[in-house]
Formats: sequence, C-alpha cells, structure tokens
Amino acid sequence: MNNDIRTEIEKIIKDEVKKIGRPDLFREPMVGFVSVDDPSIVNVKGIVGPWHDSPDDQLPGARTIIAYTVPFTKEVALDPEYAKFSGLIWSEAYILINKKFGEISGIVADYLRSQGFEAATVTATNDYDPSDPVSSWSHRTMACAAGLGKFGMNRILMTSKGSAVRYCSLLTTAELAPSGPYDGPVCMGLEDGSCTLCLEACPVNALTRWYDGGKFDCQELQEVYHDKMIEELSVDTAGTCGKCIAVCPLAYIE
Ligand code: B12
Repeated sequence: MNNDIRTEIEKIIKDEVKKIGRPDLFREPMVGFVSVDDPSIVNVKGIVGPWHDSPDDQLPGARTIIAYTVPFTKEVALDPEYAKFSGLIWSEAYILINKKFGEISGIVADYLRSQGFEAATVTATNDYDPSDPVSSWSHRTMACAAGLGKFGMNRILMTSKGSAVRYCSLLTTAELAPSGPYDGPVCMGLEDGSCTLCLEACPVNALTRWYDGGKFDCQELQEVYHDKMIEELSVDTAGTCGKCIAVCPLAYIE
C-alpha cells in the first residue's frame, strides 16, 4: 500500500502544527489511518447514532479515514482545573487549533489530489445545532477506530499522550495501510472503578446523567462561563470548561 503517501501526510500534519509557532500550547500531533472496511466504521451508525454519516456520505468512494490529534502541553492540559470559569490558555489553544484544523486538513487534501486521489475535509467543531448537540461526523470516533485512543468515563478519548488533546479527521479515496490497535494507557474508572475524579469535578454533575439533561447542562455551562468571563474578568474568549479532562490522571502524558 501507499506507505510513502502515509509518511508524507504525517509530515505535513506535524510540520503545520510546528508552523503555528506555539510550542507553549501544542505538542507533536499523532496520526492514525483506518480503512472504511474496519468494523467500527462499517457499524458507525450503530456505534454513534443513526444520524452519523457513512464515509460515502462525506466522500463517495472513500477508502481510508485519516484521523489526527494535537496534544496540548502540560500547562494547557491542567489549566481548567483551578480556573474560576474557562481556563484562559485552554480557551486560547481551543480557538487557535480549531482555526488551524481546516487549514491543515485542506493542505493534506490538496496533497492527496496532487497524487491522483479524491479527498474531503470535515469541520473540526461547532458544526451542530445547540438544540441537538451532535455532529454528523464524530472525529473522536474516527480517532478511536484509527487506533489513536480509547474512551474514558469522562466520555473523552484517552491517547498515549493524554486526553487533553483535540481531534480532526478527513477522508480519501486512497487505500492507505491502517494503523494498529491502541495499546496506550486506559481510564481506570472504566477498567476497575478505582477513579471517579472526572465525575466529581463536573460543576454541573453532567457526566452521571449525560442522556438525562447532562449534555445540555455541559453545553450551557460553557455559555455561562463565556458570559462570566466578559462580565467579571473583561475577557472575551471561547466559553470552554474541560474540568473533566484536567482532573484526569491521564490528562497529560509526557
Ligand atoms: C457536539 C459536541 C459537544 C456537545 C455535546 C457532545 C455529545 N452529544 O456528546 C457539548 C457542547 C456538550 C460538548 C462538550 C465538550 N466538548 Co465537544 N464536541 C462536540 C462535537 C462537535 C460533536 C460530538 C458528537 O457529535 N457527539 C455525539 C456522540 C454520540 O459521539 P461522540 O461523543 O463523538 O463519540 C461517542 C461514540 O464514538 C462512542 N463510543 C463508545 N464506545 C466506542 C467504541 C468504539 C470502538 C468507537 C469507535 C466509538 C465508541 O462514545 C463516544 C462518547 O459517547 C465534537 C467534534 C466532532 N465533530 O467530533 C466535539 C468534541 C467531542 N468536543 C470536545 C471537547 C474537548 C469538549 C469539552 C471538553 C469542551 C471544551 N471544548 O473544552 C466538553 C467535554 C464534554 C464531555 N465530557 O464529553 C473534543 C473531544 C476531545 C477528546 N479528547 O475526546 C471534540 C472531539 C472536539 C475536537 N475537534 O477535538 N461537545
């Protein structure tokens, strides 16, 4: 299979994150590849929900999904834990990388087209209706299927560099060799129930009742934090929370 193409894609993604010039916020990305024939992709509507797109909905003839993750530095990863509202550096990193994701995926897609393949990019976030906060394309499900991580009790995908990371993915008609299964650290809460820090850290107790109003309270909290930052701190930044990630012993892994 096209190993040179895989190597070039990894290089493009790593170089583009380096070019942001913020080693204080971002670490080297990790890239994973999964075939559309992988059972977790074939069954994606069953795993995520019937509203989720199939690869063909995004790109007719898609053969491979390229998932990538940008890990935050320790300073960003631990920022939300003691922040009164949104963590300032967490929010800065959130805004910067969300903007950059479109550019990075676009460059990878152009490269694939230059090699004679089709490619389709997918918006990194904020592509959903707040009255029904689900996206038609779950980047972390793609990352999970591509062997980059495993879900934890806080509903966050843990990777070998921690769970304080952000995800993006794109599709191509190129047949690229899949990455192996994830073999990094996993959530202790799910493994043996020995950790419940994330459940306790949520200011609105959303994680224990996610499908019973919890996800809406999580969403609303981020809006409240946005307004409070303006009112009390005169800072207009993204309303984020992330306390369920920051308290996790696996938030940051060297
Ligand atoms: C809508 C949305 C929200 C909504 C609600 C999400 C929801 N309904 O679950 C709100 C506004 C509440 C929200 C909150 C947050 N979000 Co948000 N959000 C999204 C968005 C845009 C879509 C997610 C979605 O459709 N979810 C629907 C559910 C059903 O799918 P899912 O959660 O993605 O994946 C599920 C399945 O795959 C399944 N699953 C279970 N077992 C298995 C096994 C296998 C093998 C597989 C394949 C899958 C699987 O479990 C997952 C969890 O239920 C994504 C970006 C994107 N397009 O992916 C970001 C995203 C999920 N959010 C993210 C983050 C960081 C946050 C916040 C921390 C806020 C912040 N930005 O600081 C909180 C964390 C809340 C939490 N603990 O989950 C990150 C997650 C990073 C990570 N490490 O996992 C994402 C991926 C954005 C990004 N581009 O990086 N979010």
